[in-house]
Amino acid sequence: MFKREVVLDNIFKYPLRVTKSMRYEDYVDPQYIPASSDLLTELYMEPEKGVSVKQAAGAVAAESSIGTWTELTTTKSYMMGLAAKVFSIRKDGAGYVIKVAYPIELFEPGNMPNILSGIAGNIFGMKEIKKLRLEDIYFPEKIDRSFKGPKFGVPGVRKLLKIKKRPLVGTIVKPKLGLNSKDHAKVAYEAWIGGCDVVKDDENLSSQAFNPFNRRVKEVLKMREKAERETGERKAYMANVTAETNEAVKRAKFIKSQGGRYAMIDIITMGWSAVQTIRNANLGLVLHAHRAMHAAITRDHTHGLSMLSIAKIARMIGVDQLHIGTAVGKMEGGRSEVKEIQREIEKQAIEENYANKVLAEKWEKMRPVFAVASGGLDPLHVPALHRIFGNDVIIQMGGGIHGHPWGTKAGAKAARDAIDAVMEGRHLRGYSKELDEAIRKWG
Ligand code: RUB
Ligand code: CA
Repeated sequence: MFKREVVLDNIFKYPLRVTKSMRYEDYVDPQYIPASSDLLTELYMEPEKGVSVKQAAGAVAAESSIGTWTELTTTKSYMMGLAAKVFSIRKDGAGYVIKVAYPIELFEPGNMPNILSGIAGNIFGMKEIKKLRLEDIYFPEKIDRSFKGPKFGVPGVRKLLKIKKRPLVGTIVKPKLGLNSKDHAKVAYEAWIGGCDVVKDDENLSSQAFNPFNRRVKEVLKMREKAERETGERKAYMANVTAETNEAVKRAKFIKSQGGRYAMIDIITMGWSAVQTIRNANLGLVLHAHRAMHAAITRDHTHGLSMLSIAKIARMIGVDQLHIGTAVGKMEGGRSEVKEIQREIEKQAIEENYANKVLAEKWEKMRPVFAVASGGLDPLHVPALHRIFGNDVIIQMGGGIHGHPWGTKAGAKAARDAIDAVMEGRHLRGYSKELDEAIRKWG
């Protein structure tokens, strides 16, 4: 599957000789052809002033496997096969793109915190390195099989909501914080009968005194029943269970006990271990993943982790729906980046993309995650969103629905009409009076 690639031949003088006195440079091996069982990473890197690219790249492989800054007396010959190897270095802008291969034995299968402490741990803080960004991770089959992946994914969600083809449309109850439980439920109801399929809490609503979790879930699910009766459609409420892990699981179980179908989690603020706990609890709920705080890690394109690698980790653990950006809305994230992330979470096989620093990947039997486009959207964005994402996307509008001059129900109708219009190949203008009013406001 992997061909040998050496882009900067001139910097490689000798192949990797594994010895007890390995220096950082010794972890660079252009002759190495990764085994299909290796875990691979692709990173953007800028060495610190005065440090050679080989030394800096070797430091990444050493520190994340069996090496450290000095020669050790405890190194044994039997561990030499466990050295990570830099097998490709190419120039990229002000820095380099390097690829590292890790023998699979370095990792405990099914343990995402462990894997990340290795491939995305100390290496970000090393003095040899000025900038480092984990662009992508290739997970070998054995690692794939050690994680559950999505329980529902795109096909499961479509089946649950009985929506065969079109994009799903949803809303975030707004204002983000402040509504009491009864009013929260009322806003949800209006959104559903207007045409929304899914209604969600915002990322920073959990169980505040003005809107406690259990009361909110009861009220909203009551209104969901009513909306389903009145519209004849399946509706979903994505209640935000984000909290300390045990508490979050308790809240998710409460949702289930009340007839709910979904739990929403803030995957970054909760942490990967918590996401694994919730997924592994097998609660029978669709998991909607919000990525609040990701930009602290992903936004600098020369340092941190890419959103693509975060999305892959989320798929591996097994969320069913994931916010990936909009390309057109209020949040950062360009079109090609967002498309690449969607491909990565919705397809089974990914081809290497040199320009976007994306590795090849095979997802084996892992289900596709539903891409969620959310943040700064209104009905007028729908044609562009459909061109970018196609049908397998959940389009969420908060302000773009509750900011409609005639209120939430009309706003939801305008949003749904925009989707129906696009699916029918018709123009938005003139499709419905609610949509025309939205065009007057946001056009
Ligand atoms: C949506 C909103 C969400 C964003 C977060 O509200 O604020 O939290 O989805 O962004 P509105 P992302 O529709 O009024 O902008 O999805 O990029 O993580
Ligand atoms: Ca894989």
